[in-house]
Amino acid sequence: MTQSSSSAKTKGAKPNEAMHPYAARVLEEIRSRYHWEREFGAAVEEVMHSLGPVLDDSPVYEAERILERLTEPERIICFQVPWVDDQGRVQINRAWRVQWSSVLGPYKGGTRFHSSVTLDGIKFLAFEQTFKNSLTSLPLGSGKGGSDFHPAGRSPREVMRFCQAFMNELYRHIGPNTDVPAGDIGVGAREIGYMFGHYKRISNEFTGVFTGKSHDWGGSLLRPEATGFGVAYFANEMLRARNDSLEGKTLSISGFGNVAWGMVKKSTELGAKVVTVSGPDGFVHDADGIKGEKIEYLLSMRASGRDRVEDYAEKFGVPFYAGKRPWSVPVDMAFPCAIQNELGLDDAKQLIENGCKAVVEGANMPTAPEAVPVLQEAGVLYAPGKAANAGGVACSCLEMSQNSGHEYWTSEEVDQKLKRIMTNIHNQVHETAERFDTGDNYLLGSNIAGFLKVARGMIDQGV
Ligand code: NDP
Ligand code: 2IT
Repeated sequence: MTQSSSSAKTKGAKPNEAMHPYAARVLEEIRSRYHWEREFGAAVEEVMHSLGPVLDDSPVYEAERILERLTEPERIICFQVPWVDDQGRVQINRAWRVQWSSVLGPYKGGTRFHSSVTLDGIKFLAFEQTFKNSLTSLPLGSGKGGSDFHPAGRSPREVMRFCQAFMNELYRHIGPNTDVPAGDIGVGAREIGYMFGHYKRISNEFTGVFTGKSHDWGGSLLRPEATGFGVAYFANEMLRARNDSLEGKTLSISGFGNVAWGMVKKSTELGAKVVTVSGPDGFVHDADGIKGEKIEYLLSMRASGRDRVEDYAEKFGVPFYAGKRPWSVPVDMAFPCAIQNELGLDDAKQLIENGCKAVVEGANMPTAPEAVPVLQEAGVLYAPGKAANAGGVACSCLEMSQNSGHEYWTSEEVDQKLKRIMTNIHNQVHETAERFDTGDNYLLGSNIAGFLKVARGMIDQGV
């Protein structure tokens, strides 16, 4: 596609400028049809804001009703999960698998177990996954699943019984060439093990139906680290494009889970200093930097299932701020790595005031929609999760390749491929942003680059 005069007209548009009329109409339909789904609505709105230049360029997308088709999932599976707790009581949870798009490959995306999970949240995550998976340039469709089951405080046997009950329904909807779930909040190697084991028992088939498996029985080396490593690689590429690097930078991060741990580990290796972690109870400020044994302590804190980071402050004798978020600490760059909407408008203003130069998302949509344009207009580089945290799903695809080829790769091989994929995603996003706007608009670059592959595929594959 060549850049037409109309796209040149939209070039440099402010993030909150008027939306293309076709995108605005589709957004309006979504908002009214699903008016109670606030997270899904916000995710669609953010993408619709970015697509003006390509819709100007190519009326075919409107003629083929691509936006209407892209904003509805291909299928939603909704089911109850009855199970028995340690006291012999019957418990019931609600669960979903949203199979959003199979245009680029089998449905692919994580599984979240958290009390806050609703269909709205899973739809927003599956929609976002569509653009993320497209950006990896790997053969991955998109999906997301989860349940309002909260693993914290549950015994290992209860977690196992829940995972098995969850699979009793889900197994019939997934498969290595159909839909390949993975982990997300509340779902790590232990839960994947229980789910995979039960799938195998029911289906009588040992197959690469999940990613994030233990390396002993089919998992890829480096998958646990991949999301956080990928975030660090992406941030380093952003800085490299501006003749800078992570070396010597001070960073704040939120969360203390899988993504936060990998991010701390790699960015420290690359010469940065991470000074915060956070949990639902508050945040820790470790001015000396989280390094060495402190990084591995994050893992045991997470595994304890205690839902708190105050333990870190007590163990290492550093300040803990109860009920607060880490965004008040002056840093060069901020990395939200916990959950959606955890960095609000006031946090963004505080970061700007403190001279923060970039916000790079490890979590999915952790920056509230109203905070994003404020950051961008203040000249803070903003990298959306769909680009910056794509290393997790990209490594999942490397796991699928190893499974289907019946082989294992070394961590060096996986790391090299991961680095290459993250560099490619960065360059694709940066170049697309430069073509349609200023090179700093990574949100626009991610949405357009992610959209184009899926939209072209939809046209190629017919109605
Ligand atoms: P984990 O369950 O390992 O960690 C999640 C972290 O967020 C925990 O520290 C958790 O604490 C904390 N948290 C949960 N709810 C809240 C809350 N309301 N306020 C503050 N902190 C909270 O999950 P991941 O690290 O895997 O996921 C983190 C983010 O990264 C999510 O947005 C996820 O979608 C995204 N992501 C994950 C990928 C992966 O491969 N795992 C890939 C790409 C993105 P606690 O459990 O104690 O509540
Ligand atoms: O949000 C995400 O990209 C994930 N939770 C990882 C998905 C995957 O299939 O590895």
